[in-house]
Amino acid sequence: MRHLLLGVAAVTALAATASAADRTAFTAQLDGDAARERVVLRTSTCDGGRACRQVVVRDGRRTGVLTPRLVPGYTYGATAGARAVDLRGDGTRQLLVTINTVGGTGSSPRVIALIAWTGTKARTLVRVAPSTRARGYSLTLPVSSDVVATPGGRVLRTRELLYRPGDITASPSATRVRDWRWDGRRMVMVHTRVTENG
Ligand SMILES: [Ca+2]
Repeated sequence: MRHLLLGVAAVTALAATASAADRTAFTAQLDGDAARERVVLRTSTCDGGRACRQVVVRDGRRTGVLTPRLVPGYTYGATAGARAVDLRGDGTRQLLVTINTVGGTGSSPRVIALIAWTGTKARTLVRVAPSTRARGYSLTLPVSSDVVATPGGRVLRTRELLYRPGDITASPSATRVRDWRWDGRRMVMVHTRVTENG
């Protein structure tokens, strides 16, 4: 009986100290050289034993860690994902990254980012994060993003919930949709519209 208990304790200790595990999610051409980069999801234990996940780029011997272990601005563990998108039209791909609260719900804090890998480092082209500083709103909360074809070209479209003071979590006052387009040097916001929720 004692051995069994010791065994359980040992397994628990191992789980608590498990090192990060890396898994290649996909490869993509992110920069100017011929070799494709590997986009890796790194899982580690955080936030009371939950599995947190970071997005990492491996480029030859170089490693770029694109997302943090905690949701930026919060103490919650983060679970991040990425997909390759083409918003520059130059043969390279950018990474559309979402950092979610691990174990969170639809109204939990989330950060949406468009990140370019330069070959040596990550460059954030667009970042949409929860904010309490938008004029007229107590909180803006990113919910989703997508790449959309428009008459003017492909854009990154981000959606946020807008809360006014007194709004309950399930009933934000409005929704904001913004379009971002590459202008040859950077992503610029080209369109924004706010819809009052009924
Ligand atoms: Ca490359």
